[in-house]
Amino acid sequence: MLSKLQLHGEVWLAADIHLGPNSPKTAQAFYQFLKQAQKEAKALILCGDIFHAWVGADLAMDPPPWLAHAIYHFRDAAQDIPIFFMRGNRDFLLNPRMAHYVGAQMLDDQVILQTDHHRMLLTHGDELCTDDVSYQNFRRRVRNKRVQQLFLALPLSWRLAIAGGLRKRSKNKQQVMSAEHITDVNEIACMDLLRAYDENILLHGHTHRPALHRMQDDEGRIYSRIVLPDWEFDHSNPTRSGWLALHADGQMTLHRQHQAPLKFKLKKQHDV
Ligand SMILES: [Mn+2]
Repeated sequence: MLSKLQLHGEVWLAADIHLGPNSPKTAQAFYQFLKQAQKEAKALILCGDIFHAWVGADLAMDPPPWLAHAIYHFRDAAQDIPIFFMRGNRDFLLNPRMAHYVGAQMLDDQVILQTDHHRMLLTHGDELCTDDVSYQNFRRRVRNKRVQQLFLALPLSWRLAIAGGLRKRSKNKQQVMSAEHITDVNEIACMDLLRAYDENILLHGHTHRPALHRMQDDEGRIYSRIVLPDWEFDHSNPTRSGWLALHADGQMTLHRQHQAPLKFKLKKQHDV
């Protein structure tokens, strides 16, 4: 069974902000969005890769300036609306203690979101990129509890160096994090996941390919897949950002920068 997050009123969701020392403009844009969410939404869910890398909660105890800003803005927004964190492939070491420290709540890696008019399965999405076999092997290793304990026992400076090295290596291989360098999710894996929990709407980030997809399985059942955009204002032209708003009347709006908002309504669970 997946845990269920029950919320009322307008809910906003975003992902892949990749906050870190090298993206001050992205951070600035995101903090403006946080302010807007604070005023207009009843809750905010961040579906992973909130941070470009996360090496352990002790970094927050004596935070570098970029992280001090992030902590300040999260705490400020969390005074007005509940904020939920989900782990991504870059910040998979985020823990409930860190979330609590900034006023947020940590979610499981896969969660059922239930609002007044919406029900969907939320995940960061990297586990669904099953065509990337080497990444899935890497993921299994770093998601191993023992491996994580060993890593977290290292001095902070070592952990930062290791994370920097990993990033550089993936950068050499992938250049920047544009969508064409990230393996897309496998649609069969998406439908298998939805079927396993008897759901029909999936929401994920990770792939940097914001869209609304319709999927159909062998038995003719219809599923929907909503993909959140990433945030990038420092290393990309045009810039990228956006979020999904779940309105209290059952409609949804997918906001993508430089594009008209995509407003739609999906049929409720089991009435397809
Ligand atoms: Mn990701």
